[in-house]
Amino acid sequence: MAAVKTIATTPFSGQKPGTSGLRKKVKVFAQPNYLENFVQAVFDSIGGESGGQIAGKTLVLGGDGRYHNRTAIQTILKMAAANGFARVMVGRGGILSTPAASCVIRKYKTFGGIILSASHNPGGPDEDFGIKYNIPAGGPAPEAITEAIYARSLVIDSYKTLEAADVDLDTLGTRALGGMEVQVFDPVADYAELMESLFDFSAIRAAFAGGLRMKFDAMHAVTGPYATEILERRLGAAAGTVMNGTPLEDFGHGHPDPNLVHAHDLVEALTGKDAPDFGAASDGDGDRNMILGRDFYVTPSDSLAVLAANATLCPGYAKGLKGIARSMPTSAAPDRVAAKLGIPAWETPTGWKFFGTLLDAGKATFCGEESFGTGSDHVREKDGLWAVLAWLNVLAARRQSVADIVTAHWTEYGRNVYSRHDYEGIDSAAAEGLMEHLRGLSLKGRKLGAYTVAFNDDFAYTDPVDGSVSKKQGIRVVFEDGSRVVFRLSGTGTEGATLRVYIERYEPDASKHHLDPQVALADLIKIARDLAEIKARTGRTEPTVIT
Ligand code: VG1
Ligand code: CO
Repeated sequence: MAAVKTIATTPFSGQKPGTSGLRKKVKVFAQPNYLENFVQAVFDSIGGESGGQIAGKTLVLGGDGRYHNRTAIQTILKMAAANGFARVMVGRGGILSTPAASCVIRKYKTFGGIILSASHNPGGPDEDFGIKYNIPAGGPAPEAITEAIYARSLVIDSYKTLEAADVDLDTLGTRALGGMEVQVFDPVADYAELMESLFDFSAIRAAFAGGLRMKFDAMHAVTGPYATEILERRLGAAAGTVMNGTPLEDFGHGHPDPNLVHAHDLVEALTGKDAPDFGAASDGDGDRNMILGRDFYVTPSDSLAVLAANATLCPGYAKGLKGIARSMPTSAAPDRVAAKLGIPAWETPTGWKFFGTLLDAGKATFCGEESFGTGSDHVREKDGLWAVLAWLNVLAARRQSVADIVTAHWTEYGRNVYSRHDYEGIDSAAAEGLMEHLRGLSLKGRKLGAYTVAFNDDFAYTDPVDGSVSKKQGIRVVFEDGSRVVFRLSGTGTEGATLRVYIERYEPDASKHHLDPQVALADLIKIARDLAEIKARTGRTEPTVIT
């Protein structure tokens, strides 16, 4: 009989979850007791007094398949058994995309789940790993819970594990681990069924049969099996529609971030007059998406706006939307759609965890972030393939090109010209200093070039459902015409600091909608660089990534 052991440990500093869980280098996670401490801190926080809450409960477990995924899963399984869980549901091979995990947590009414992912960060022995706990509603733990986990991690002195052999993760079925049951399940089936309930699969199937051509770049990450099953098998897209579809531990040395820089294979495939009609990519853990037409890029903010404006074409949303939520740095394009539909538009801090209460309360149906995240109330995570299927549904119903649909949207609503500039790997102290400098500025009424500052602040958010307050969520400089520049430091990186600068201007004039955002926003980009003293403080004259 496998024996429960209590192992003495001492805390590590800095196990503080960022925007989306705890992310560190694999080498950090692989240190003795590092992962164990964090997992025990999670179990202690959600387990209540003496872990009593955990007894008899089911946990969902899986990850994006990156290096260290299987090792971490074995560790967590043994700890879950020792801590009293009745059952853990693990995706076969340890695979579970983030939205599929959220789907399964909700469908089987489990006591939440643990998702192993560093999302779009590279994978491999010298790269990144990550872990987060999602609550029974299916979404990322809210700040109150992540703070409790962090506080626990600072005082932890022991953890519980089971002395037992590793569990077979590759065969479907149920097996015992001590007194606990491990259920290895098909990670795709429940998710595919949910997608089929939301979108018009027969219309999409007819569109493919009628000649619609697409490419989907899984970037050697977790969405490969999901996309192959749904797009090629269930919807009849041509074989080879899914590129880079086999999940690899190091993502083929790639950077599984679906943007114009990292999804270059896809961008190339969608260029030229013989290119397919539609292109899409997803990230490491399957929650992000990039949408392309032939020779056409759709910004994530516009994608949310266009999908919201066309939502009723999708059977799952035929009755209309209750509201649209976007993160603060996301462009206001979705707000214009909400205004026209007469439904509320919500503005939250960055990170999907802030959408959970709005979705649970039925105040919002669609949500999105400028960082290639789109989703709805069908789960409590952003969902890459959901966005791709929503676009396919709209394309099948409207029978127009991606470019025509977006251009018509701009003509109707005006264009929120938008860009994000990232300065990656800058010195952390310099980054903090830059933010402090911006925080100290008082700009109201100041003229900067052709713009007059309406106000500047550090975004603070009061959750309209539970009243919780989150401060210091990004510096905004908003001009009288509604244009703005926003500055934030990334909370997902593992090396130095990343400064994100978000630039937006509203352009009502359709004759200017075709302009490259870098050109149309040039004066605001300069204002942002000057205000933040980027060159003097970071030594950088140009951003590392522009999206
Ligand atoms: C980034 C994005 C944010 C997103 C987060 C997690 O955070 O900006 O919008 O929610 O990543 O996405 P940050 O703090 O680096 O700006 V994922 O796909 O990495 O879980
Ligand atoms: Co992700």
